[in-house]
Amino acid sequence: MSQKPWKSRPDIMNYSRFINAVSAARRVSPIRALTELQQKAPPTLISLAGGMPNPNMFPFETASFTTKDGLNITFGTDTMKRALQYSASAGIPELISWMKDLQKSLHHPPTVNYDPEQGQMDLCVTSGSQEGLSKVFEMLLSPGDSILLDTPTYPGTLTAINPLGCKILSVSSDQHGMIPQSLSDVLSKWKPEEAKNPDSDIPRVLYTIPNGGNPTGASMTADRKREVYQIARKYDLLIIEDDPYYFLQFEKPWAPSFLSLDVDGRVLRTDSFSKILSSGLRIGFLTGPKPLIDRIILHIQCSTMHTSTFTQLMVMQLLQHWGKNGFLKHVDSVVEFYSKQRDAMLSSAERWLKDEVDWHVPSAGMFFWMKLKGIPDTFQLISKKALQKEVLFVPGQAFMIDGSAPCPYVRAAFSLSTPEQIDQGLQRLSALIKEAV
Ligand code: 09M
Repeated sequence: MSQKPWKSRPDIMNYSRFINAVSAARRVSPIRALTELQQKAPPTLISLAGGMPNPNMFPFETASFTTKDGLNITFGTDTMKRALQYSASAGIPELISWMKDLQKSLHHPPTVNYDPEQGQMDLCVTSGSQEGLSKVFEMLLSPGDSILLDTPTYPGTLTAINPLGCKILSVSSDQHGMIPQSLSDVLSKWKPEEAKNPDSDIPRVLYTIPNGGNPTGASMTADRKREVYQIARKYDLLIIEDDPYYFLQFEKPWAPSFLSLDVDGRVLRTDSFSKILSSGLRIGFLTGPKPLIDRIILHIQCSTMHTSTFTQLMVMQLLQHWGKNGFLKHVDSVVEFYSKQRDAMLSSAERWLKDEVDWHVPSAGMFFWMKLKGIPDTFQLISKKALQKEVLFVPGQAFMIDGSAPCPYVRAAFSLSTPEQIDQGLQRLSALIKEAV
């Protein structure tokens, strides 16, 4: 619950309602503030203020990378010094600006021209979308609060939320993701007006993975997103749109995002370069209303300080070479690969698992969510027998709120194996199921 008294501001988001006491208490670190001042100062400034190390003492001199499309990216001595040095907590300015332009051109967020304090779109760089997500949960949730999410869901979300001591309210989903009627049903316990009462236990936060859901592979239709957004308006919910598979949508046009529908400034969106540029470089982005992004940046200041300057510059130079069109062309080639992988898994599933397994064909992402018929719980089967048969899946219970309840599903990823390995793997699963039932 927010520490600040509720102020009625009709039609304008009251962000203090969403920020918990810990986040509200965050202040700018005086050292970081000086550092950022220094970065904007003219070169004639003599600063004896900054506690930054002297980059001349760093052992690395230059670096050079070649890309698969034949580009040469070089860090000369000056860039290398910058790459090895501390940088701004929000991210390096040119990457922030490039990504803001990309978000504008892909999502046309209605909030772009809002007053900064009234929810103007802002963006910061995070070390993967996971950092953004965990910091968002830590900003919004307090013990006793409730969070709405559609299950099954990404275990990295559950493990970030669980220790915060809040209640997870499960919304039903199907092959098109979160079901708006189920969301309305869960919320029907409260009256929308209770959102104005700071003492009410009405939920304030909704989390969902809108495309290529992990583990379900489900993607929300535009109509469902509009319905969910309207419910969020009615109950004054913030929507956390965790969309690392946005760029892995197999069919165009890509679905409109929650960010693109966000007339109020109630969407916090996490994007990731993990599936399209590199997962190990740890580059993600958090986009949302400035008052909330500001809180997250304060948290970054006192935790990771910033995402690696080196990896940000490396990615930035690539994006500068490519431009937006080159970037989207690369995304197309990644999509082409994963959609062929999806087709390979589909045809092998049809070959080996037709009678034993139910699934929906994913239109985005990296996963099939398979229900093994006649097997009430896949945990034993996968953790013991599957290994003996030299095949591995994630047992469905890893994605459930109650991880101890039996679950007949497994998650099968088609990202990393060859079509031949996928075929063999599903053949082994078929044999496993036949032995078990
Ligand atoms: N499995 C993810 N998902 C995963 C996974 C992973 C090692 C990661 C959703 O790289 P980031 O921080 O941008 O991605 C985090 C993230 C956020 N949201 C829905 C995700 O699926 C990454 C890493 C080993 C296994 C992993 O299985 O599903």
